[in-house]
Amino acid sequence: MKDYKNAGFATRAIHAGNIRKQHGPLAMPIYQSSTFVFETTQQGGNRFAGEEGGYIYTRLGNPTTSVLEAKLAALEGSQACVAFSSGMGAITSVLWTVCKKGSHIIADITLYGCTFVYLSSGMTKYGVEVSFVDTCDINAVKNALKENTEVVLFESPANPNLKVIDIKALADAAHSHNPNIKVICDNTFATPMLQKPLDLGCDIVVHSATKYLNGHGDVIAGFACGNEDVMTELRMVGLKDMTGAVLGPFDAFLILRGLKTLEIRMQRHCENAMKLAEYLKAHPKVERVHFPGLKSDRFHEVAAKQMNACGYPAFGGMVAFEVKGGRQAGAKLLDNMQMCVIAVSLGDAETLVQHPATMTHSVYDAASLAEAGIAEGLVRVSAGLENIQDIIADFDQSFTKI
Ligand code: 3LM
Repeated sequence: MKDYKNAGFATRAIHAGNIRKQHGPLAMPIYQSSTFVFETTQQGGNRFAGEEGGYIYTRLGNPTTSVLEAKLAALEGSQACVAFSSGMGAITSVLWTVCKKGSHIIADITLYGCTFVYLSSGMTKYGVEVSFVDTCDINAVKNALKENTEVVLFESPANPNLKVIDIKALADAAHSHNPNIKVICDNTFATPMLQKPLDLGCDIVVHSATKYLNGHGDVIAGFACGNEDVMTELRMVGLKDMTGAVLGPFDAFLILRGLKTLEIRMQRHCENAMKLAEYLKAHPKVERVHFPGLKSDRFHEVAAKQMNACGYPAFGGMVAFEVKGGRQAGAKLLDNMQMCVIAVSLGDAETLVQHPATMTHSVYDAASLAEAGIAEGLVRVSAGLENIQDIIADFDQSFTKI
């Protein structure tokens, strides 16, 4: 197999990891098989004992999924990758693997709602302690670090308000306290095209591949990327025994197909989001815009410094904003959209709008929303791939109704 280490991002997304063993198909076939036949009892035993390579059972590995995992590792620049049936499957499998009773986790306060609830009421049930901190504040992180801190977990840009964490500063602070701490970045919003958390000092990257990586709104999936030893443990313990959250081969095929256009899709998402953010910023009915691409955004500098894996600063396809008149005005704006659709999720061809306080982040109570910097009236937009003039025209006509 050719090594695409020095190739460009799109080239890696298209070619890295491909295997064309039988008949030379251009697209990786779907190995829709739960189990794999052993030639002899000896061979089966050897595979179980790890003394011989080869597939056993799809929960442990599958040829279609393996190609996808190799490709993701090539994109994130990691030694290895494990695919999961959802982003939550990836996050829960990672934390079940690296934590034990008595472990301490530092997590940013601004997280996707289900990640927040998993940490705040899920893990804590099993004797894992969680401190929620604003990880933008490195001193607050330093004060929260303990002897038993096992994990530092954050999203950047964060869901839903596009808060940007200085990844290198955070990873350095955690590792100088204890080099064994696993610094985990949820890279869903940025994708490896824009941001490479492992190069910035993180140990593990997690993804909801449901979003940009697949990009077509038809798959739920997740990934974790990191060193070989950690990923092997994650596969053989977290995935195999603890969550069983395995990705199906057909979904792996769909993501392989989606990844072929990741670079050009992201270029368009970024371009559309930037223009939409500029439009919103200038709109008299808008109170505040959150988008790290705007020079006026408080995270612009740090975002430009770390969201440039593609060779130039690029700020992603997500925009959040507050309408004057708060929650009710925001709801009216959403209800009057004609082309953009009201839906959670992100990274699809269609422009999606949603209201975090009652949807993706409805598990946060009012106090936690305030602490996380999520305004009650915040509207989140996933800028799609439509022509920008049509996206803006839709917002324009809807603004006239409020
Ligand atoms: C959403 N987010 O609309 P899955 N990490 C991040 C995420 O945004 C998400 C996950 C992990 C949304 C989903 S809300 C019901 C829809 C940063 C998901 C979890 O398990 O693949 O959904 O990923 O913000």
